[in-house]
Amino acid sequence: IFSRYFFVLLLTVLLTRCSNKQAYDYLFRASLLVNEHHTWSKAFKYFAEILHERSDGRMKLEVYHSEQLAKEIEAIRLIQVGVIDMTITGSMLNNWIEIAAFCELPFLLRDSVDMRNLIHGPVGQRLEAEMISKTGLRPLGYFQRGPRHLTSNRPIRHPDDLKGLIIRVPNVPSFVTAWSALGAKPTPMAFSEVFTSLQQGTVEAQENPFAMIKSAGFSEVQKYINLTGHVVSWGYPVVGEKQLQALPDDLKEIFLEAGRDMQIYEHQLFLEGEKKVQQELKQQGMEFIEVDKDAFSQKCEEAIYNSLSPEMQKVYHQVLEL
Ligand code: CS2
Repeated sequence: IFSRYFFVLLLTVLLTRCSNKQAYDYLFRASLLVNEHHTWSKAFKYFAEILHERSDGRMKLEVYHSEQLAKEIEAIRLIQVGVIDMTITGSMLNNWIEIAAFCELPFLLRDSVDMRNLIHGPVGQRLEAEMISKTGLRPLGYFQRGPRHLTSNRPIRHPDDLKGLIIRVPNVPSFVTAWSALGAKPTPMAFSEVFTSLQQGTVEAQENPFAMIKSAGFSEVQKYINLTGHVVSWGYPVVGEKQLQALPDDLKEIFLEAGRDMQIYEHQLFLEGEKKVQQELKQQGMEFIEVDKDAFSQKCEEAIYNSLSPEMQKVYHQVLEL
């Protein structure tokens, strides 16, 4: 507890010192887990530009990528205490609110149509409302990303091939449940530690969408992309609700509108990149492996369902009916 308090204090002091000469009225800081090459970083850069432009320089946003400011889970806490202001998150919020599990529940959604139905339907609305009221984070829209696939150094075609495989997962309960049920050994870890851990062999595999496999350079340490497509997911660019409410009305409006435009921009970047990125990964020597998807989903579905509270089991059925 002491070290966390000390860390927050130190960061506050450092951040205020770095911004002495103020040419703006409001400064925001965003901590992202992806590096500067990823579409999410590019979208935030665009957001920073339009925010600055449309407010005549009254609002400024500094974007820190690659978790250099904080790991995702810490970034959420730092926003809640007002040290920083923005990040991109989703299922990680499952550590605060149960319903956030639906952002990345393995084998629940089939494609981006299912995804949009969830986001824009009652479950998505409840999710966004609880994000604001229970975690103090306001979503500004949602960012697209492709389905998550498993990367490894031996081909995995069937859950039987997973036996004992040490796989890094984000710090999200449903991932641990799913990969344990599948026979692997899931190890929760922050994203910024994954490359080195793969390189050093402390973990043998990881799972993420194509664009993230590419931007993080995992082709240097992983040979196979096993096309598990086990999670159709998205991310929410968020701002601290308190930070947003502290803005005068005119700036608040500019901020929220810029957020909507950032979403449009990100979706374009995602669509443009999705095919290209697969080609690039192949050129870098990664081999794509077809998997028995049904065998995967059948082996972990029950464990995932049973790990949900009775109330969330109701939401699960609600999602299936969408
Ligand atoms: C990322 C995250 O850490 C990772 O592997 O793909 O975006 C992950 O999806 C998040 O923790 C969700 O909040």
